[in-house]
Amino acid sequence: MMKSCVTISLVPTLRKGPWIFWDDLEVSIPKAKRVGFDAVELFTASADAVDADGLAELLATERIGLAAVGTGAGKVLHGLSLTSADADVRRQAHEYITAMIDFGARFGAPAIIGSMQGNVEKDVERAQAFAWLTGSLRTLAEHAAACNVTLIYELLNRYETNLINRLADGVTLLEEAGITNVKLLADLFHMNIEEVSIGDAIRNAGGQIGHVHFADSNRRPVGNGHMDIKSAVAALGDIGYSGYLSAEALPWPDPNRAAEQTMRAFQECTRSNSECSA
Ligand SMILES: [Mn+2]
Repeated sequence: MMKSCVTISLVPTLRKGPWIFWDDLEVSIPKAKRVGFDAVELFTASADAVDADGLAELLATERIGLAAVGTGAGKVLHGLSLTSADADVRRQAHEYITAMIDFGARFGAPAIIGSMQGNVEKDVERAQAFAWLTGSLRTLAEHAAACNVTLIYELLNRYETNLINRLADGVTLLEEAGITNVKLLADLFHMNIEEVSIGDAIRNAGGQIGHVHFADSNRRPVGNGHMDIKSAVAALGDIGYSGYLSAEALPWPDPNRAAEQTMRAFQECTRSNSECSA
C-alpha cells in the first residue's frame, strides 16, 4: 500500500522552489491532514531550525507522520557539498547531514541526500569525486543505521549534478562500493528527463527504491504535465513499493489547490484496478 505525503518548506528565501506548503508548521501540518495526506516531508534551513518537541506535539495531535527530511538547504543556503574540492566544506557538509539524520531519526524519518551530493568540480578527478561521495554515503549510512533509520540517496537530472543521473547507476554505485542501509529516491521529474522508460527503471531498481518524489514532467502537481503517471505507479505496484509518494512539486496554481490536485492524482493512481486519468 503506497502512502501519500506532501512537502513543507520552512525556508522563505527559496519561495519559488518545488514545495507545496510554505507556511509555518502550525498552519501547514493541519492543512496537510485536512487534505488527507498520511505524512509530511520537511525542508528546513538546518537541523536546529525547527523545535523538535513542538513538531512532535503537532504530529501527534494531527495524527500524521514525518516521512523524510531534506538536506538540500545545506547546499542552497550554506554552499556545502559532499564532493567539494575544499576539505573543510566536505567536512561541514558531513556534519550538516549527520545533524539532519539525528533530527529525522527522532521521528523515524530518513534524511535525503539530493543536491548535497554536489558535482565533479573543476580540477577534481572524476574518480576522486566518486570516492568522496561513496565514502560519505557509507559513513552517513552507518550513522543512520545506529539511529534506526535508512539514508536516502536521490538521483538528480543532468542539469543539477554531473555525478550520476539514473536509478540503475545508483544501484550500481551502491553495489560496487558495498554500501548498505542506503535506499534510492526515484524522483519522477528527474526520471522524466533521464530514463529511457520510467516503468522499466523502477522495476529494475526494485527493492532499492526507498522514497518517491511525486511530480509531473514540468514539476507541477501530478496531472498538470505530460507524465504517464499511470505506468509509473503501476511499476511501483509491480515491485511491491509500500513507501511514500511525496509531492515535491511547485505550489501551482497555489498551495491549497496544488495539495488537493496531488491528493486526487494519488487516489486515482493508487486505486487498484482502475483507470488513472490524472
Ligand atoms: Mn526530488
